[in-house]
Amino acid sequence: MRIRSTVPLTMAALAAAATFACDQRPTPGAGPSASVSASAGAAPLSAAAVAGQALFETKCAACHSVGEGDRVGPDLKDVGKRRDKTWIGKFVRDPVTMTKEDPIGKELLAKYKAQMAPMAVTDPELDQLLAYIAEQGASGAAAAPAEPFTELAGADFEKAKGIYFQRCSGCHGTLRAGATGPNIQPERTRKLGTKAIKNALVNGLPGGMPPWGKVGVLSDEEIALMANFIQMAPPEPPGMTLEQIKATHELKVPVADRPKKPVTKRNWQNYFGVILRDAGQVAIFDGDSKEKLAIIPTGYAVHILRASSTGRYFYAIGRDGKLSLIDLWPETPTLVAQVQGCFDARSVDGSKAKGWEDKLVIEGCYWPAQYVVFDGLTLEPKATQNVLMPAIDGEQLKENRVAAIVASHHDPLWVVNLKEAGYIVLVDYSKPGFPIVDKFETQRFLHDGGWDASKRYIMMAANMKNEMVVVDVKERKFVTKFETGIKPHPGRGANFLDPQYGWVNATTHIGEPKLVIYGADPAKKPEHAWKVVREFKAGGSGSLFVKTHPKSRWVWFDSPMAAEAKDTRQICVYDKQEAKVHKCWAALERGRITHFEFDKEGKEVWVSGWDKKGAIIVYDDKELKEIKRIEEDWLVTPTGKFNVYNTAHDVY
Ligand code: DHE
Repeated sequence: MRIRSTVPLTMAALAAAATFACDQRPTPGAGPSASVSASAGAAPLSAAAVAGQALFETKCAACHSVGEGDRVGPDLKDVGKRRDKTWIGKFVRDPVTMTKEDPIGKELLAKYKAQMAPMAVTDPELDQLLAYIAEQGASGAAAAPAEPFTELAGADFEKAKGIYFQRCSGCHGTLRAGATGPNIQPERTRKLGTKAIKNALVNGLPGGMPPWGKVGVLSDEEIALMANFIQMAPPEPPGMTLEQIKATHELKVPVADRPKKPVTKRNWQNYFGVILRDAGQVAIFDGDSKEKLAIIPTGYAVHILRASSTGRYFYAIGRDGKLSLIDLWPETPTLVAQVQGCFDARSVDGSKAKGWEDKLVIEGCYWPAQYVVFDGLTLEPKATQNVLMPAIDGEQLKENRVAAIVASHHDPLWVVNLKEAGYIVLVDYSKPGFPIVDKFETQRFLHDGGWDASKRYIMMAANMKNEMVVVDVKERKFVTKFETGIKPHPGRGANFLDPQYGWVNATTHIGEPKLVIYGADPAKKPEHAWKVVREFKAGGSGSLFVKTHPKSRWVWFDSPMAAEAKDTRQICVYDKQEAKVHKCWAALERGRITHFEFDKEGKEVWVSGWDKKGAIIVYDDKELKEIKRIEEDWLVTPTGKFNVYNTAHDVY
């Protein structure tokens, strides 16, 4: 007996970036009872259709069915009769242009209200897909009974909750209302059905959802747990008061016991802090000699480091909300204080205005909805500020995460992104209680970004809205927002002088392989400011970071979350002078390439090989030649790297 369809044909984008990424329509009638089409006894599929079925299941089934009705996108039954193959090929490979320029494409976008992400398919693969759709559609195969979901309890529930926190909540939100990834609350996930959810968890989705099963991060058993867990109501974690935060504070080395001047003779301003994500550690390297100087236990899944204003200290923020202070002046870099300000966090920065150097630190929480301010030398907690508020469109929120935080170099201000609400706010740390003193309505789902070259304008990605937003921090006003592509993700961005457009900034995208350069020179080139001036289809989708240095000819960019394994391992460089993508190359045989950091002089670039047995690859920037590859057993999942000088001075 031939099984015609062993995996679901329904799924409305469980993922960080589903093929159709957001605002998905509910599936009429779809649900546990209508998710699988299997037809014992139906005519056997041709060889081409069998191959097409495998492709359909990994690339399309999350959003489309054949003959079972519309899902996130249209039912594809008879698509080969409605449209010709050339049109279909164009649409699946470049849906962004097609939904902008082609009349049918425009209609589809208007009807389904969700942008499809580009899909890399060859001509023979397209033939196979169409063969499968045609044969499956013609068979009129009956829907197979769905796999019902099971309410988890006890250890299973706790395990699933832990996995959700580690792997899913960052994109989908603690309460699963969606942000970088779509809403996956039970009202939606139960309509998708267990098998469809499993399919997305195993295979990922083209726009950025990682293939957790395929890459071995989640076992079959864990995938089964998660497929059930996300059909249950999300558990709501508790809040965290200032008193509770104070109870976690640990001053390991009092200020009086720390060196008064650098003890180390090394060039500490060229140290690199390297995150060893899954080990919960930070490795400190001497950027000159490339020696490892210390491995500091910083807590679970450190997300970023920031250097204090003088560069003497690193602040490390863990996904568990633990904040660590590392002193770089002793002979061996030393952990001097720790505290936990939240249950879930991604951002931290110090006070950088004149007179405030190294005095204060702010931690931004994903949960609970608050920011916390600490003493910069001891991490003694000083105040918390609740940021729960209605969104800019009036929606009442239960979750409002603090995303990127960037310290002003001119004023005693922190620029703080409130993700779900869509406000960029200014926190004045010279005022008692560290209040929000300005609030700009920008765009919902703010994520990451950084300064322009003059450090007057802040440019942040609202990645689920496909936009960058700009605030003038000097004049304290919202400037504009503009579309760049599917899910811009600049990291801190890349500032450089373009031969034609003056100062510009760059971003890549999670949802499509696209490098975008936009004007950022309102003083000298106002006509181009905050407009896309160049764009390149380059690299892979699933790109997270761009980076440059004032002395570099290149802008470096990665694509670690690409659906295709080969794309996750490549590095691309854009040539600022020639205004073109110079080249892309594979830098690893396993794992993923992510994140770039220059040394203090802007001559070398450090790149992470993100893997259980990871690597740091150091390139000579001028020649684009590898000069050192550090591969050690203790180099577990290296992700972000932060050069002391560049991070303290916001050089990017
Ligand atoms: Fe990050 C920056 C949130 C996934 C590595 N990440 C940031 C910032 C935020 C954020 C808000 C900006 C901090 C700032 O500037 O103050 N990141 C999130 C997520 O919510 C998301 C999408 C999912 C999650 O669960 O965390 C996510 N990030 C990742 C990764 O998968 C990466 C590659 C590895 C990891 O640790 O999980 C990753 N994020 C980084 C790095 C930076 C970062 C290296 C700092 C970039 C820089 O150059 O400053």
